[in-house]
Amino acid sequence: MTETTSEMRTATRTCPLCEAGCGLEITIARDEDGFERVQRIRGDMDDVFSHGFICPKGSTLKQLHDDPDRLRTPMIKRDGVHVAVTWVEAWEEIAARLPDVIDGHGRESIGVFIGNPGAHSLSAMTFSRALLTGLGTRARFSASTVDQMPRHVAAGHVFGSAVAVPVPDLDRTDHLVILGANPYASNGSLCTAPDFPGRLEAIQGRGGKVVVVDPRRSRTADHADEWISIRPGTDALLLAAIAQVLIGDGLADVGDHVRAYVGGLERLGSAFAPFTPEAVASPTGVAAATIRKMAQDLAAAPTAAVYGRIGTTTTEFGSTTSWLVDVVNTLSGNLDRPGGSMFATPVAGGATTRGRPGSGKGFQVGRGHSRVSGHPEVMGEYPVGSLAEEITTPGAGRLRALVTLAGNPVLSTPNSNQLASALDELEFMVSIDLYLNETTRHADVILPVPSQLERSHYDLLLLQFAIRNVANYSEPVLPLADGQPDEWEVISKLSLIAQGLGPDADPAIIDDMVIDGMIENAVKDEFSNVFGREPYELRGELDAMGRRGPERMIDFMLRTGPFGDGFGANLDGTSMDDLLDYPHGRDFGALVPRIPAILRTPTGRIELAPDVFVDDLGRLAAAVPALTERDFVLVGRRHLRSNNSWMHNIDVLVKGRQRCTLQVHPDDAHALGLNDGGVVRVTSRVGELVAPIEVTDAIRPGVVSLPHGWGHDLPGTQMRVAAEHAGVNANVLTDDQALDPLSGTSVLNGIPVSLEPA
Ligand SMILES: Nc1nc2c(c(=O)[nH]1)N[C@H]1C(S)=C(S)[C@@H](COP(=O)(O)OP(=O)(O)OC[C@H]3O[C@@H](n4cnc5c(=O)[nH]c(N)nc54)[C@H](O)[C@@H]3O)O[C@H]1N2
Ligand SMILES: Nc1nc2c(c(=O)[nH]1)N[C@H]1C(S)=C(S)[C@@H](COP(=O)(O)OP(=O)(O)OC[C@H]3O[C@@H](n4cnc5c(=O)[nH]c(N)nc54)[C@H](O)[C@@H]3O)O[C@H]1N2
Ligand code: SF4
Ligand SMILES: [Mo]
Repeated sequence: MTETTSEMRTATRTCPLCEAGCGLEITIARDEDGFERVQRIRGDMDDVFSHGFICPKGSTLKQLHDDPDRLRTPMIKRDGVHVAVTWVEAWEEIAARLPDVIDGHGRESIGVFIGNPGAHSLSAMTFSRALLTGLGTRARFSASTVDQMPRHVAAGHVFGSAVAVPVPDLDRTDHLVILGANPYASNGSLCTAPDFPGRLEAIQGRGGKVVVVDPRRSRTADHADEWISIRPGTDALLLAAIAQVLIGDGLADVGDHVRAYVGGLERLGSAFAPFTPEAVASPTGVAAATIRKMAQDLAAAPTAAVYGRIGTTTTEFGSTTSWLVDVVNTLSGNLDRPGGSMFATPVAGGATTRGRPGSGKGFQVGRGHSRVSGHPEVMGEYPVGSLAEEITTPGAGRLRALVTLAGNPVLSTPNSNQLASALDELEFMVSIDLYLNETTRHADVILPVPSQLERSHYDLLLLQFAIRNVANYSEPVLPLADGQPDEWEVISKLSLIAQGLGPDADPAIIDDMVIDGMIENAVKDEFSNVFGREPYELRGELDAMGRRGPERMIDFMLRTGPFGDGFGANLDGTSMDDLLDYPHGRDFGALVPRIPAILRTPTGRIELAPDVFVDDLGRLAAAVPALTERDFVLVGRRHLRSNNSWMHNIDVLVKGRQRCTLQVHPDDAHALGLNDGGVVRVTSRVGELVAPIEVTDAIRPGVVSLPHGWGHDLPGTQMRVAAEHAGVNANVLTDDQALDPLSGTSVLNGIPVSLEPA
């Protein structure tokens, strides 16, 4: 939405860099040559969700747009060197080579990796399915298996839908327990809440309490009322013991509001019986009395919520830990009530607002198995930790081509040296990306996408995990550069070429197919507000608005969503036209209880004790010796001025003190003869590196921490600023074989390592 004066205008836009989705106010000036340039970016004070909050990254959308290293033309690798080419040449190259791989080795020989910004790009969210369909392969990988997949697996088994993910009701809770998250740095994840820190301080301001469980005294822990230092990888034990106390001491009460829907309660008493606070105190490193107190506080607080994030999911017991978070929230009476752990009602595109409410097909995994290690399929994908072996292991179905979309797996996935050399064995690789970086340097063709300011935005995915029901659509701030297709057009064209339609195929074909498919499904859904309508009529009404691509889809999703106008069925309902009247977003209110309607389990119940997790408690108990006998374990961390692997080419963010350091406790440093500012050799089962040492008492003895996303000193890249602040790649140390078997998610926190002075 734009307001224009003579030579300056102001636009508002949602920041797409992280899950907080802050509203930005962007001032644009026209220079003498008629070019529009961004002058200033600041927080949008009128944004209905972020109220002016912004972090140091938000304003750097300008620097990102202006970055001379950001790719403006496609690149083709010729004789080992990337050269700029025209779009026509790029499409012809792909049309000449991709079909050869398909003809020679079949569609299963093409792998796909979709990275994190794919969840922040409206084009990728609305068109990546079409890419997967067009490629016709089941060899699908994504950042989910280095991130939140365990959370989906728990939601799937317990509530019947992988996206029925409860979030802590931050604005109304009296007591919040945070495990393995540092929202002061990350601004929150799987809990969309701009100004997460401010909301935590507000809990304290109204007399509530914030408890942080983390092996590091993070900034969040520092601000909390209590920091509980835990041994990495043992949160499942801690939560099981809390559940044991709640049940054993008669404190458990799920509450009348959900009682009729909770199934499996009777199994939990015996399942948790072995996990007493006394039994888990030594392995977790948390005193039994502290654990009892945690349980008592959760039971006694008027409202309470437990929230677990990356430090709990990227562990050997990630899925079971996520389940235990739900178990404790339920047993303490806090599931689905204000101030507790609640579900969003997404305004657009929510899977839990479609179809029959209250029951469904439920959640399934293992509808296929990976070729080499036999990992079960989860949500249509395989563990990214197994990507390298799928490329290097000979035999039928071996991956011979790879498409990456918005991902940098060479820095972000485990045993990355192994993956980097595997990529060189591919016959063909295409990357859709903004940069020539550690991953895309392996690509035969790189297809650039518009800058973040040149495209529209709607947080289709992340608003499904928001702490308020909000809708916010942003128009592009700047027009597309000459000749640059929108990201959805790039994705669609690649899909069409993979289907054999050649380099001139029109992306509009996919666009029309996708919208027609959406309409078709909606009119057949007896619970939809357009049930029984004529598809061509709806299509006609949509097209009359003159929108295409993601805009037309969002319009449809808004109109058929829970607050939608239903194409006339609900005159007050929302639509794209309606949202355009709300440049600062439209607030649909605080979260409301959604049980039973949100449930999609076959029984129509909350499956609080599914076999998968109850059985996994046996594996957990058996792992205790291995979890405790380690010398040193490596965990990660994030910094406010960094964003995974790809914002390191922005000078204002990386300048100053080196942030890629190995944090070591003073006692450990002393014992090993390590000095602050020196360097240390870190070795794991799969690799080694030399990192700068930061001695700090903000970390638990026996634990060391290195952030991920660094290591920008590889040849063949084009990120000049990042190369000057290269840092080291933590994922040289993480182990591709170490994963949570229930979700295929890699262990990135709690990797056994040894240290020696270097
Ligand atoms: N050791 C360790 N490893 C980790 C983690 C950890 O905590 N510890 N965290 C993991 C987590 S949670 C995640 S999500 C992953 C992230 O890892 P990835 O999913 O690989 O994502 P990024 O590192 O953010 O790299 C994003 C890539 O997308 C490009 N890009 C940016 N915006 C766009 C866009 O709009 N469109 C397109 N097409 N490309 C774009 C960037 O140039 C870059 O190449 O890392 C994981 N790796
Ligand atoms: N500034 C910034 N913001 C980001 C990102 C970024 O790279 N930079 N990345 C974005 C992405 S993709 C994601 S997924 C989110 C992640 O958001 P968060 O989940 O908040 O991630 P972190 O900030 O890494 O915090 C994880 C914490 O877990 C702790 N930890 C490690 N191991 C364990 C353990 O075994 N148990 C417990 N209890 N704690 C443990 C670490 O010490 C760390 O403090 O952040 C997003 N936001
Ligand atoms: S916290 Fe920062 S990076 Fe995240 S959305 Fe807000 S301004 Fe953007
Ligand atoms: Mo992530």
